[in-house]
Amino acid sequence: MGAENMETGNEYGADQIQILEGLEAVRKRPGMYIGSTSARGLHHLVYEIVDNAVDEALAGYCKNIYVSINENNSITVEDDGRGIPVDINHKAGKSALEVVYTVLHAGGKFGGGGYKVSGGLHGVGASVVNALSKNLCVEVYKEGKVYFQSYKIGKPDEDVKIIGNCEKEKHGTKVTFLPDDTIFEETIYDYDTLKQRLRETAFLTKGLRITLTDKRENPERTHEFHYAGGIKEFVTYLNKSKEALYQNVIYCEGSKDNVYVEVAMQHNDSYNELTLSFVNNIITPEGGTHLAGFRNALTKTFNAYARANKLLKDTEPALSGDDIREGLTAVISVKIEEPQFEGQTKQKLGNSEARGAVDSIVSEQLTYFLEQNPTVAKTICEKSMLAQRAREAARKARDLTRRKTALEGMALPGKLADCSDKDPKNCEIFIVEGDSAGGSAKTARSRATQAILPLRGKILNVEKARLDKIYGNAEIKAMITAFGTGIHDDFDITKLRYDKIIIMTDADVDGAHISTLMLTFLYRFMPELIRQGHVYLATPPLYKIEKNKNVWYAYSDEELNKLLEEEVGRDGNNKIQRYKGLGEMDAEQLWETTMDPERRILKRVMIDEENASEIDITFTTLMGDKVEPRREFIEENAKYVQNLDV
Ligand code: 28F
Repeated sequence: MGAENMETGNEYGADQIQILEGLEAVRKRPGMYIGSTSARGLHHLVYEIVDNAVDEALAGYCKNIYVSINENNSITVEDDGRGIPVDINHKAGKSALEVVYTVLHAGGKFGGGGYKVSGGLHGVGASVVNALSKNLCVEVYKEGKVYFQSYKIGKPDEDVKIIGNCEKEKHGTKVTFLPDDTIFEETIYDYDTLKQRLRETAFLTKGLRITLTDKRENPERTHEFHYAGGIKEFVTYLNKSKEALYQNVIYCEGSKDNVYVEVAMQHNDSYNELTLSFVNNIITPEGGTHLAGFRNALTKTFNAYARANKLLKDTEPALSGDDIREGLTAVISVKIEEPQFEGQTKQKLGNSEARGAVDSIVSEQLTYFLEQNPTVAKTICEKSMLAQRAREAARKARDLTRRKTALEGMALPGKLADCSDKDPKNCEIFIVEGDSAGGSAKTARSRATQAILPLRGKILNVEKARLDKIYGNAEIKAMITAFGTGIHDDFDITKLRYDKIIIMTDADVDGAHISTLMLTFLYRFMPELIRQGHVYLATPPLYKIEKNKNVWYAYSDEELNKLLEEEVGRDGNNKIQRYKGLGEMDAEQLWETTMDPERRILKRVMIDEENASEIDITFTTLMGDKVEPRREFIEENAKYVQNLDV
């Protein structure tokens, strides 16, 4: 291999410089290549490598992928595909393996004919991971030989070499990398984050087996994901804590205009839609043409069926898309050679051929399914018609409030103690559980900028109610009018009356439940408020410590211990009070500990858009009817909710 390099001496020099510049660019602006250098970027390194192995699976050559988190937080990914080619790439004058691992954007360009199908955040691949790793090594198993190369921050230690033999039948690629701790703010891998993403990848690539192992734990923790049914099983999984309306998961599959389309769907008895769309295994949180094609096909096909079968009379209005999608769980997955992403965050599919392909494949196969399964078809149509009636009732109720508002000016809820400042940028609203805590908060607040809305007891669980009932609920109406934005299609963020919406509840189980109900409501009705960072949780203290007229507050058990250890000292003069609720604090204490912008702790609520499936599962599991999944969920997540139970 050395000789080859010599022959192409000149070009090699130029190439080498380009490569080093490429790697330097990645290290200088890592965010451009992997999104961020936070925990999210750290985990993206794994997805980049796994995606290369998934491509090999999609090409039909790899059946297993093994991912392990090693003791030192390095990652090993191994597949049983053909193994990255190791022969000399004549244009570059070096092993193809080295090219893949050192040349920026090497991925698809070399395969010819769109080898690269899946892709990470930016589809940039192995060289980026290499550039951002303290060290990385690759082994390729082919024809009884083990090929090897290692790198430090992207630069090869030596040429690719043979380091030993393996069984003749063995083939594949194994990569181990240690993320560079001078680049990443966080270098500790989270097992559950990888678990969720790898499970999703396995759903999207039917038949592929992905094994995840955590070697930092003793005994090792491990999960295996293998779904023969692919996205059909994905839908079953998403519906696991809901009641399905019928047994079958409806499945459509086909190719048109070079777009490979797969759709799986099933209705449940809830009132929410959960549709996840993917392009080349990457989630598209903002949808795009593939989603539009699906929605169009669904609305058209169900209306045609309902009319043709006299379920919907000629005199009745057509079912809307929203009506048909009430309680629908669906996964749309398309594979396309050159995806074009649009929109501000480049998360929206733009290819117009995807719209047509999904529309025609779903229309044709869904029509056939409905004809073959009249009972299922009738169940869905009836549910849609109920949704239609509830929507109509809700619209009337809403129009009524609108007209009232127009007549009476700002009809703010009676219980609201509004602030005097009229510039929303300066204002915040505290949503407080219970009248008594609401009373203290009203006394404590800074009147100019802080508004208080006390809510009586538990608010309506929106997971279990239809729109008309939700509009009829006084607590919900109070919040909607106070915020000023409207909901769903009417939502207008420019009308938001407060920059911060702060949920303030007791630090106990009931308080946590009320926060969850509140967040469920906000997530389902005004998700944009959360996305744009307007929603917060207040953090009241758990303990008050007094000693010789000095006062300290502790917001957790750890903090209490630390304070006692380091500042207060553990002795008989300490008076430690455990707060059971907001009501136990007088107005001044509430102000000092929880409301004063100078001293309080606020937690901003965020939505991880890449994790849409898990968010939905969390809400439906916590708020839904099924007890068993909820118990399991709480047990699995015990470490996160522990301090709520004391
Ligand atoms: C642990 C991560 O990266 N697996 C991969 C292959 C297989 C081929 C390939 C990869 C050819 C020249 C670009 C083999 N034989 N796992 C992996 N397995 N890349 S990455 O080819 C890459 C192109 O440069 C492969 C025949 N064709 C392709």
